[in-house]
Amino acid sequence: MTTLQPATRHASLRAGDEWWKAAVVYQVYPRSFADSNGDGIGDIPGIIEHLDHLEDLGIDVVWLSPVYASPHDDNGYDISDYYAVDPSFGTLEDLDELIVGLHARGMKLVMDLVVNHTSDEHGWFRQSASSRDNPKRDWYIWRDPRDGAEPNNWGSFFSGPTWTLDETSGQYYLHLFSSKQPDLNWENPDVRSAIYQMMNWWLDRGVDGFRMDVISFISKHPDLPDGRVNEGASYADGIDFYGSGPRVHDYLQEMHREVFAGRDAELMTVGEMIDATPEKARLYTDSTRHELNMIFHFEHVGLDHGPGGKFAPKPLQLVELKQSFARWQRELADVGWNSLYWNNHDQPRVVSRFGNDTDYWYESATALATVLHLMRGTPYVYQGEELGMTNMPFSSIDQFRDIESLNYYREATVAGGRAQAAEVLAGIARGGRDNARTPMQWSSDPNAGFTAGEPWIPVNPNHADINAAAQRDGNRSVFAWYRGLINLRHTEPVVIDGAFDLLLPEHPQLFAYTRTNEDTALLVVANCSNDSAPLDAALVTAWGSAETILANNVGDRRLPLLMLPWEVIVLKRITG
Ligand code: TEU
Ligand code: CA
Repeated sequence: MTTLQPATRHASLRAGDEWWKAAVVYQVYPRSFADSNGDGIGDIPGIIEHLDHLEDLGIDVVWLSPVYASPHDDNGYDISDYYAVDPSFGTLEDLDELIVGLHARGMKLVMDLVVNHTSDEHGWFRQSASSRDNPKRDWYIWRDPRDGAEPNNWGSFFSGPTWTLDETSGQYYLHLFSSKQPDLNWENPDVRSAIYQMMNWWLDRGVDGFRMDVISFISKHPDLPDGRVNEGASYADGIDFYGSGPRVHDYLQEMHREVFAGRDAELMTVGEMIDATPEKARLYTDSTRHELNMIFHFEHVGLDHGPGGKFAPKPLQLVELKQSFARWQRELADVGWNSLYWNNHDQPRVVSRFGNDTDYWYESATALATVLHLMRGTPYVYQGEELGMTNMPFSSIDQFRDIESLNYYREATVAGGRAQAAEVLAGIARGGRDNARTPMQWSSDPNAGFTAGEPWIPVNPNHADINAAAQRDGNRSVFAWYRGLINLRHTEPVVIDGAFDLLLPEHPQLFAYTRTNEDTALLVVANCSNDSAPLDAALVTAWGSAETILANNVGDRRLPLLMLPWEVIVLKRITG
């Protein structure tokens, strides 16, 4: 069934602009969104019960993290049947009902496409692993041992090597992630056509596009050469040999021809690309190349990673952050398109990570939202971000569920004693993905209204204060602030097409920029610090008489000479 929905064409869109340039995407991590049947696990009927929340927020697209059949080794990013909905999330009919419900509200559904790898419980891998001469052997990446060990020195994102020995055949298979997530061999045209067939099947069911998981990894260097082993590491970072490899653009352009080109529905694609640079992103998102509409890069969410990586973070430098954003705004100004995000299911919560979730919770949540949402690109709101949900106060390794964190803890504490274990735990608590995966906080009821049963992961105790019900009215409501920002994107053309110019690039507290087109100029200035910040007098003079205060999170102030901690102001001037 294809219910072709005309994309909601917002007033901010210019004629000829693609609809997703004025869209805002909301990511649902189904396991933690809403549980309808009391088994403690979020599900599709639970999402359907909360469509009003999404519609009230004003979002245009839901990006749904995987709901396919899976053994959940990596919470669904290990798919065992692309054509089935995992029973823990519901049925195909539930998914059809979600599509209808979203479309009826003028919203679209983008599914998570995980095709760099499958689960080791997928029928394809079971056949491939059954014998060396099985017709599907070459659907995955098998290699003979090298000197009796792994074929190369790459390390997995989830600790250990990226190779696991299959005793039956005496060969190793490649898995960039867990040993239960074997990488598909995209060199094999049969693999590619099976994937395109599956994608077409979902689009024919009314899905409106895909978020493509680690899609830049699908073309590996044919020799799978050793990488450089960093000081103190057991394995090499092989990303130079599997990130944006030799045929990745061929594959994406072939995918476009085989799946998207012939369709008149208005679809959206976004690729997750850990290795992306602005130069690469221009190639992937240049509309004349027919690859992807946009990509997620990881530059800004790596700025607080210390030398030991994400679990040994260092303080963020605001100057580095805003100059990173400015570079991406500049590099994709004339070609391609940016995605804009702080959060997703892999990142700790931004109000705790880059803001101040204690003294300035509301101010920093709204300031960070504003500086992100008024840049040029498509913003992504991760479930709970619109409520100012914070990191979880983890206190024991038993509270964690994420394979990445659990494997890291086991590997990092094998040598040291209790003190070291406490330090490792603190690093995981700050940077771990489970911070994003605690249940959505709907109300102050038990389990935050997420489930009537035992939640699969602990609920954040601050749900008593931070929850959707408490933010229904406008007073210090992060939800209301996000709704206002989304409305600005839908109504102000300058937010879509205005040129971005960073101001005060070296200022250690202020994140300030303008957006200008032929008839409007916006000024966004945020004090991203816990201290007051004097405003540049020239800026106050230049903008003091701006027509409209579009937003101020501490009161109806124009440009004061002294910005309060985490104060953000948006001014608008008609210039044409
Ligand atoms: O993420 C890719 C990825 O590398 C992230 O897991 C993240 O960068 C990681 O924490 C390393 O620091 C995608 C999915 O978003 C993630 O949830 C999956 O675990 C992963 O791919 C494998 O499918
Ligand atoms: Ca459930």
